[in-house]
Amino acid sequence: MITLTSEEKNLKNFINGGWIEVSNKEKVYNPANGEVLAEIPNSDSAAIDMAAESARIAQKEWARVPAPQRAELLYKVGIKMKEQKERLSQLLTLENGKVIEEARGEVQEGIDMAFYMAGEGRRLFGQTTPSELKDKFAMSQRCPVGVVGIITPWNFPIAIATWKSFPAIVSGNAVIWKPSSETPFMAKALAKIFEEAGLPKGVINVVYGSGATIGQAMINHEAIRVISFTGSNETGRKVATECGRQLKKVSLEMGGKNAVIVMEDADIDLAVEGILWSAFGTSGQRCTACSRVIVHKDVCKELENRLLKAMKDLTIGDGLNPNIKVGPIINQAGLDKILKYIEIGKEEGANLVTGGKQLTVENYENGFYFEPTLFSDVTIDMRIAQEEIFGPVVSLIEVNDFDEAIAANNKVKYGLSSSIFTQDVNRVFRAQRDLDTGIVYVNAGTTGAEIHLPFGGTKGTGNGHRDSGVQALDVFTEWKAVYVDYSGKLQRAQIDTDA
Ligand code: UN1
Repeated sequence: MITLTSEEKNLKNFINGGWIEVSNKEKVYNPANGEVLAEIPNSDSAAIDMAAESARIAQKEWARVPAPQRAELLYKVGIKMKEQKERLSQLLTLENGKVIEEARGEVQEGIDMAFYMAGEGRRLFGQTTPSELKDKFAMSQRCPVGVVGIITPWNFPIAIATWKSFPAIVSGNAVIWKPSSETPFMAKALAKIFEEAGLPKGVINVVYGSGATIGQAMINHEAIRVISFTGSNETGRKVATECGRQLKKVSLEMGGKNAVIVMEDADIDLAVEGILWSAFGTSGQRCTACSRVIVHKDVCKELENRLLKAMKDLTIGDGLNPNIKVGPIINQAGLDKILKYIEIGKEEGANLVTGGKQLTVENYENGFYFEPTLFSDVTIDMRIAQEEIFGPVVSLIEVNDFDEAIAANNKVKYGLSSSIFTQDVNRVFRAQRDLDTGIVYVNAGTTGAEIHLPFGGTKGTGNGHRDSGVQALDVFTEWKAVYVDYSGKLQRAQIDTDA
């Protein structure tokens, strides 16, 4: 167990470079033992008005700072994150529950993003292209959008914040950030790092509060021109509808129903390792988590047996204990949702092979633990094979051949991540072509995205945008086409082309 300092516990909004007290507060709990960790602001919409006004003013100056200098600041942020990596990781486990090794991995993901986006400050490439007219120059360039709003979830409270805020900041925007109320420490830590690195006041603002009040106020505020959201499909749809009404650009990442496909020629031990890591790591609370295993009939029973055996070795408990492999679920609502799906699975006729129950861990009786769970005899149309459960629950779906496996993978409303275990190179290339997800893995599980590639997906997972990678810049920039005529005469496009 780690002890929070009084400074770490002191959670305030960060607006215009100042830490602002809010009188209305709510409690934040440690998912490992149910204890209160601190109190966080439950802000009202006036905080967004204040943040938006400071961001609007700050952004004008920030956009004029040369991008390589903006990038240097991000580089400093990366260095500071690196120096503070261990403390950040412990705080992350404390508020989120994920095991410490994974917390370190998540913080590293943020550090990687800082250095990667710092590099973008010397690129931010546009294009030059020939003009159709003589003595005329044509180019396109990226411009900041202005003030952008980011709404981030509790499951990757620092990594996802960096995927969104770093590209926004390097490309000259100011940011208003509503972190999840479950995970306020990462938001405070990152804001503080920005402050220490010397980011001008108002370029990043953190406002704690509910989606209904703060999220809605961000969407409604006319100064905020982009909303980048990661969360549930249900909330994402509402965000998109509201943003659409106000002609506001919106980028959504709304989860997945990700599958590992295991063909009859697969290395079964490797497949079991991949499934174990991507299904039960982070207690299944990743957008990319494997929640379906689509397996060829010839190896289905063997895979089930080996998976079951491997699941017995999963240790469950407080993520700060380095011997623990599966930490708690985020809160009671998360547990209730998982329990609801266990009942649904049973009613639908799936076979509950193991797990399915809330778990009490000795000395952590008030923590939110759930047994790693395996269902077999699942068919693709069952709700447990269609809907996002966000917990350590896996469904085994048997198929007859490769084509059926691909079809089963694609027959869900989500499209984030997928994976195939096979030794056949022809199948590898057909699979990467035909799996209709934004991320495809070969001979690895469904998690493990790296920050310099685009993160996001098709269908119900998103709306065509991507987090991280160079593609994230598209969310936070507008394209400007610039024509410079140096002929000294009027040249009419499409008309004077023979002159
Ligand atoms: C998420 O679950 O929302 O690929 C993010 C992964 C991590 C990021 C997950 N790098 O699983």
